[in-house]
Amino acid sequence: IPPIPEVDFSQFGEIDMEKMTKIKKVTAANMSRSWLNAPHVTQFDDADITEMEAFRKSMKGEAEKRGVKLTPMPFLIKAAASALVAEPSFNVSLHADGEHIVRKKYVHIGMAVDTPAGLVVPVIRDADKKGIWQLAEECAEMAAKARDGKLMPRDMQGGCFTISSLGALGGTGFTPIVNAPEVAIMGVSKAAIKPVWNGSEFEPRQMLPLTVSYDHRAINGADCGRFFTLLVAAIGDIRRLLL
Ligand code: CAO
Repeated sequence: IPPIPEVDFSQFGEIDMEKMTKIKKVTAANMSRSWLNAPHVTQFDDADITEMEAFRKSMKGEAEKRGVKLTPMPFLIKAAASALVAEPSFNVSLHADGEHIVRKKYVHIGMAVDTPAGLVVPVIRDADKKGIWQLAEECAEMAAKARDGKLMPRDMQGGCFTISSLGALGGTGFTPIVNAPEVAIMGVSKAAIKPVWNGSEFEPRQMLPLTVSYDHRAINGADCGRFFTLLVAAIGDIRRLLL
């Protein structure tokens, strides 16, 4: 690949030089590696989170008693884990030998966390086997460790699928880069009330814009269609997470 030429920016105006943190350098290398190796496709959908949000808000008092902040994230992790179990074509990695697909029997979900030192992705283990309270506690614990620079290498290893949420910040959608050797990642944008046709009239519903990017070497569009439909259905009706 032709390198981007070195430019002396000081000829155009005042500049500052800042040393990149180790995390920023590792992220830059990982992003380039994923972007260049994995042919990406991104699919878009909106999940109706009206009921999920009503439930989440109704649990606020209980969450406070438990000392946990209940955000949408643990619900999204649980829904992604259940979709990975139901659609195992997503829970794979390509073997480096180019001859095999590695099918995983475990469901570990990575959560992108923005920190002053850069982007890190701690992993919540066995998310399919954990309840919402436990996932909420682990999310908060991992995010705090990430921001305090206390994550150990093992905390960031072994992910099957990553969730990158910019929902608290804004935006209507983005196309995340797969966190290889994982083969898929979900991008979460800011929920908004939208008019949704219910068959006879428009109803105000709280809609969450989601994207799933996947490595088209490992996953086909039809696999993603099935996986994403399951995921959106589970978020739309969290009772499905009991099934
Ligand atoms: N739509 C609307 N509001 C949302 C939302 C969404 N999709 N997701 C979260 N929110 C709300 C939360 O409910 C919370 O509101 P209240 O304080 O009123 O309850 C508020 O936004 C803040 O949430 P949070 O950020 O504290 O918690 P979280 O569980 O949603 O996210 C974490 C945790 C660690 C993912 C997040 O803090 C973070 O670091 N996000 C950035 C990730 C990132 O950089 N991704 C890009 C990677 S690629 O460059």
